[in-house]
Amino acid sequence: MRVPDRSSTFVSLLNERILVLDGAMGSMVQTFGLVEEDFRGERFRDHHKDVRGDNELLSLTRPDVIKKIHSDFLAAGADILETNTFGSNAISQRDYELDDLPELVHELNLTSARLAREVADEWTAKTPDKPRFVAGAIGPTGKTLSLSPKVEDASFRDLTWDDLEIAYADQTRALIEGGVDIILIETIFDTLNAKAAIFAVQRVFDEVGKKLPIMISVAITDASGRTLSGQTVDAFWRSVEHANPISVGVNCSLGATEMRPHIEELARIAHTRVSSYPNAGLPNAFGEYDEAPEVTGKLVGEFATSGLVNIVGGCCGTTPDHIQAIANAVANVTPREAPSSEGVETTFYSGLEPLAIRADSNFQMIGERTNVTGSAKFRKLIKVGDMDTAVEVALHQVRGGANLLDVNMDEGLLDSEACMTRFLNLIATEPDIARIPVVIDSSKWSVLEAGMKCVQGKGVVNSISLKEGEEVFLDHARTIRRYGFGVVVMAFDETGQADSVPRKVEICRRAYELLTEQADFPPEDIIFDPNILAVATGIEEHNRYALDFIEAARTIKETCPGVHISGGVSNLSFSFRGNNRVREAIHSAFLYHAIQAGMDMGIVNAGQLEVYEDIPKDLLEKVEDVIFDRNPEATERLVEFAETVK
Ligand code: THG
Repeated sequence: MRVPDRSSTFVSLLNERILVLDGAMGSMVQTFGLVEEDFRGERFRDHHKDVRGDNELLSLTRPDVIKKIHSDFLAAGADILETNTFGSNAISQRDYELDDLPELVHELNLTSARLAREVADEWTAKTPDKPRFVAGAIGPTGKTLSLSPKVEDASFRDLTWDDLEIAYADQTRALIEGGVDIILIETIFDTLNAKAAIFAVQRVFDEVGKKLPIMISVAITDASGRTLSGQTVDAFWRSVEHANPISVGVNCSLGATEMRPHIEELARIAHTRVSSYPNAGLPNAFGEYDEAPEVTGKLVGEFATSGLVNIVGGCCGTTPDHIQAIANAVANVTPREAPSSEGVETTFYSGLEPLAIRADSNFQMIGERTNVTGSAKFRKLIKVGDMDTAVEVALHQVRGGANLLDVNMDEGLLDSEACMTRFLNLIATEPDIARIPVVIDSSKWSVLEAGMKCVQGKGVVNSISLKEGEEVFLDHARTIRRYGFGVVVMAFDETGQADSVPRKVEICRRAYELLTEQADFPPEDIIFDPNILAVATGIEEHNRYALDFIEAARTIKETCPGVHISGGVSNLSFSFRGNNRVREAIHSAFLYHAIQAGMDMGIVNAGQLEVYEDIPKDLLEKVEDVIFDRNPEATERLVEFAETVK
């Protein structure tokens, strides 16, 4: 895809120096003392609702004011102008009840982009050694996808992913048409909103065949150091990293001093540039920001001399004087160098908190009980709509040590898409559960996609396969990546399920090549599931199933560098249904060996795994005879023995 020249210049300049963003639009507008008539202009003179405060409208009604503000910030030394489009989206503009909203939103963005472009180009012509850039500003809207505005219903949302994604795509299209160099997704307080923006922006890039650098900036407005939607800064980064942004940073928030630890954290973990544009301190009793320019300049300057930042600027309350102080403070300071990602093969998932899976990490337990086919109790609760008790099943898995949570609503009589949405929305508001990443489990693509639209973290889709051929497989994989998820790939192809070691290995290898070479999927975000099938069923062909999984796991780990291996462990013991004592022994013994072969994740009944060393020796021997297919009588003997340990 084509990257416009100016955008490339911007990217290469970042290697040379710290670039400076402009300051606050809102507080600058206030200094003009505009009244309702200014906001309305001729065009909206008779509108039935007041529009004072709709700053974005000024691009149409008082373009002179917007251009003056842009020009003042460039005169102060800013390299990058932000378009006056923070709230120029259908969701935010709906509040003003303006007519022909889709057309108006397009016009607002197009006009604002052109205004900024015009001013930036004038200055570039004046100072060719200091080219000026335009970043198309995309704000969070006033609504949130991860939180419920109704105290009585935590699963309620007053906005859908689709509405927001469409609004963001419309905005992006017009910004690009207006000639912006950069897309800036900013003041993020709900990561799910930001993920919808990323999805929309990438969709529009595909549509127009053009790719601009994306800047991503989060707002930390709480002393706890979390986003409004509850994520830590590192969990936030893992949730948006798939956008491959040119920078990630923090803006707005509680001013530079309070922002520092978060900037430091991003500087430590992000393999991309870091940006910081704080408010002019904490708001005073009147909600105004009154930190002096020299103070802000000094604080932001220290971020630079400490090697933390690549892009700096100002947010609420910052004036051209602040920008000048900041620009002076960072001039001639070497920009931060991003830590190299070479040789780093850590997988990150996230809920409200991050989950790192390293080569030497412990086995990751994926809680299995929140599954309508895997738990009679959970199924009944979902069927009668007792969501509150269903949430307790999830909590129980987390308390039992689950590192991730598998959610499955595949049941013929349920509206699986609706159940998935409702349940995920509900657990998103339970901090004890939402802490860990979600695994969305379904054999239906529509259910998987409905699920991804509810999750602010980086979760896992379970699963896709080559069952319907390469095209569908790649299409789904690319979409999953765009939602910022990892993926479980089942060893299944056009001819069916792999039930031998060579078939398992061959299918996974083929999927690996397709994913890494044609879908740009990072190997560490791929989880292969070489099928755990039931053993000791009395059917001879099933005797090698456990052993085949273990052997396949070992080879797949070798031939597909970076991937993880998972499986549904409880499947293995289906023929001992009703005898949990024996089932647990089978699971533990199997895992003991499979983990040594490279299995590093598994769907299990968290809290119900026995310690291998604690399995009574007589039981263990019979179980391992079955797992390793050690003798033809293994099944019969274990069945017999099982009768005695019920
Ligand atoms: N691979 C992948 N995903 C999967 C599976 C897999 N998802 C579903 C399943 N298999 C893994 N989950 C379970 C969950 C529960 C059980 C088995 C697998 C189970 N449940 C008891 C039973 O059926 O006997 C239910 C008992 C009860 O009702 O309480 O065994 O392989 N990628």
